[in-house]
Amino acid sequence: MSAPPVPPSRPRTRLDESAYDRRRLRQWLAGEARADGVSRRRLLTLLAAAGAATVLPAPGPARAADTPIVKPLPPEWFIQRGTNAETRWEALRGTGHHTPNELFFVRNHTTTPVLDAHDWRLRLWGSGLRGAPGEDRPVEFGYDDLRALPAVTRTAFVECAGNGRSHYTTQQGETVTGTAWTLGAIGVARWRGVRLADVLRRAGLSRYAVDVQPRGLDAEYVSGGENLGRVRRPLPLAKALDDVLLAYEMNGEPLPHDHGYPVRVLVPSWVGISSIKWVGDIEVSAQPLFSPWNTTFYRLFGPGHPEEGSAPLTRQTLKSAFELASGATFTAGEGRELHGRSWSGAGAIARVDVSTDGGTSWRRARLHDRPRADTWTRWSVTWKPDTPGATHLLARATDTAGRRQPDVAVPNTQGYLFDAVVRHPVTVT
Ligand SMILES: Nc1nc2c(c(=O)[nH]1)N[C@H]1C(S)=C(S)[C@@H](COP(=O)(O)O)O[C@H]1N2
Ligand SMILES: [Mo]
Repeated sequence: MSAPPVPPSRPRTRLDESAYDRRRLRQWLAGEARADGVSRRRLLTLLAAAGAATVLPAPGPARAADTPIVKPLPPEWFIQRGTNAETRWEALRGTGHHTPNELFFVRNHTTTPVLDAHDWRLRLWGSGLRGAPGEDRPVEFGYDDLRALPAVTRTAFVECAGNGRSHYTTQQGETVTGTAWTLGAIGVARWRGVRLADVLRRAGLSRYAVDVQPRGLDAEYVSGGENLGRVRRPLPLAKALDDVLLAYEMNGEPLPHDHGYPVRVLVPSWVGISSIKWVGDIEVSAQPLFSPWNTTFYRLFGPGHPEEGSAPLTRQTLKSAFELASGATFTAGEGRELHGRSWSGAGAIARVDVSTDGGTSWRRARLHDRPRADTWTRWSVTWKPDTPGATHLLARATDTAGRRQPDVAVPNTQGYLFDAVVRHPVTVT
């Protein structure tokens, strides 16, 4: 492969990104962009009916019998939810900043494919690569080719857009579709791999490229009787060139099968669906791209949102969780340290306040990590309960972007981006 010239610089600010998404939606509605896997009529139907939750696709059926996940899922670490496994927060107590691979939550649309790195190829193709006009000019990389490129390591969370979804129902009485996660659809790992930007440049990125779309090698996803094809989601080029990795290591080990072996995309701070596992090809396009994962799914629909749905979701929201089981018990008169973690997709954590009396009074928590973007900050407070009975523990984070967890999250039909303070039930005996 010959060394490609440096591509033209692209807009990188967040304002540019949201303007870009709006422009892209307009282009698509005007029929100028290609929609891969969604008919334009179907999206228009969905947009028109976006207020009614019943017409939105139901989540895929849970697979019976044989588990779609390879690693062991001991019940003291995981809650199994269909094809997915949620990490129990009490299992994170004492695990350190990074989530051990064995404890990391799994979100699978279908089944973990067991792939062989020696046979694996990454194919880059599409109108956004240089080449003669109209010529499809695919470029391939093998596992060893990627490992031979400059490696980078970064700590980042992967968090499902639906993390905390069940609290729309339990705290706010809203009906939402999708996996009923509590707060355990997040993990933080130290990822090692190559910059997607380096691979795109080596593949011959053209100055006209606007979107890239990684696609997984797992099975095609069927939802509501419709085959939506392989899991894939477009990424604006500005983000793809910024901080996205093609990761082959997780916490110093080769990626486990369930987390994308041999190579996954890692998109820091964005919703988990962006971080495509088992990546097999990347379309590089000179036109905006669409897939069901940025049209039907991973937008906000419902009252309080634009009629055509929000722009495709990008950054994660702000959350906090206690490293405690729901319904944990405490003894009156005994002092205990309460531990938890807070994180944001918009920046580092600035402060965390905790209430041990259901939200009446608040105390500032002590932070145990130097707060950083793209990962969580651990914290603690001491608590000596004096009255037996049931109560709620609450934690409210503020981030460096000035966001603060509200009491109530603005609902959406698919229950994404829950950010309200969660009321954690405990009992004092
Ligand atoms: N190929 C592929 N990539 C995927 C998915 C999938 O089902 N198939 N699930 C996505 C979703 S919705 C999330 S939240 C994250 C979860 O990553 P994890 O299973 O490593 O925790 O992977 C994303 N990447
Ligand atoms: Mo997700």
